[in-house]
Amino acid sequence: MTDTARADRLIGDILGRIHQAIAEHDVTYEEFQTAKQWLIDVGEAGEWPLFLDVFVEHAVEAQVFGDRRGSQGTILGPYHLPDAPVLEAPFELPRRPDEAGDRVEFTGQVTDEHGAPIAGAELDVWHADAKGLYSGFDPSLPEGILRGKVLTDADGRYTVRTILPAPYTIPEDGPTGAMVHAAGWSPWRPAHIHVIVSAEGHEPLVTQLYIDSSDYLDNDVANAVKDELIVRPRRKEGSDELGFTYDFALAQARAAAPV
Ligand code: MBD
Ligand code: FE
Repeated sequence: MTDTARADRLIGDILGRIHQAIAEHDVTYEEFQTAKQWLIDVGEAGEWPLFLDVFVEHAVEAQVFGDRRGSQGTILGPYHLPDAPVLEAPFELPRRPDEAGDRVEFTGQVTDEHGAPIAGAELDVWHADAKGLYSGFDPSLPEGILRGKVLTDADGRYTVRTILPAPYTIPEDGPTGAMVHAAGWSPWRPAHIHVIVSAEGHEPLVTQLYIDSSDYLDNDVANAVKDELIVRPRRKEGSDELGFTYDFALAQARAAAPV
């Protein structure tokens, strides 16, 4: 199908479904004007990435990766920054000296879809702090904290040390929060750690690990929790640190890269 033909069908279908909803719900001029102003407000507040990743991305992820081999992925979300540094041992994500939150170490192995270890695979890790805030987006946090990349060793093994994040809430003072409030929905996401696992010749795996003790696991505003992604941090013997393991299996790249 040509790009024009696809745009005609897809955009036409989306608009047609909006027209249908207007008819089915007997939408008024007052509601139309409210919606128009709200759309303008979302743009002015810079919340389009937030809105789209929370309310739409899960459907795209399911569509594109529903049949993926290897480990489960989930949505990327709006808070990834691609330029985090590669860490050196002991692989601690940068944090404030007095960083709140339980200390945790997670380890595991990266393999291909048949279980063969992948040395030199990259894990790009980022998460919120113990108040649910992300560095680089909330100005009250130092730049670059709670973000970093680690590489797997010769056996495909990795270690990451950090703190456990808190659940995340959509900012309540912006238009996205106003919409959620207007509809009587919960604005929360469960506590989660984002990871992108990549290695040459393999499909990058964009995923999140969800903390089993967190609230909102079965009521994620972004609809992005999968059972296979829930981890169980437990107190390590003789330590005040928590620990968990998670192994990632990467699917083979679907097709040759374009360049
Ligand atoms: C997040 O932290 C997040 O991970 C997603 C997907 C959307 C909004 C905030
Ligand atoms: Fe997140």
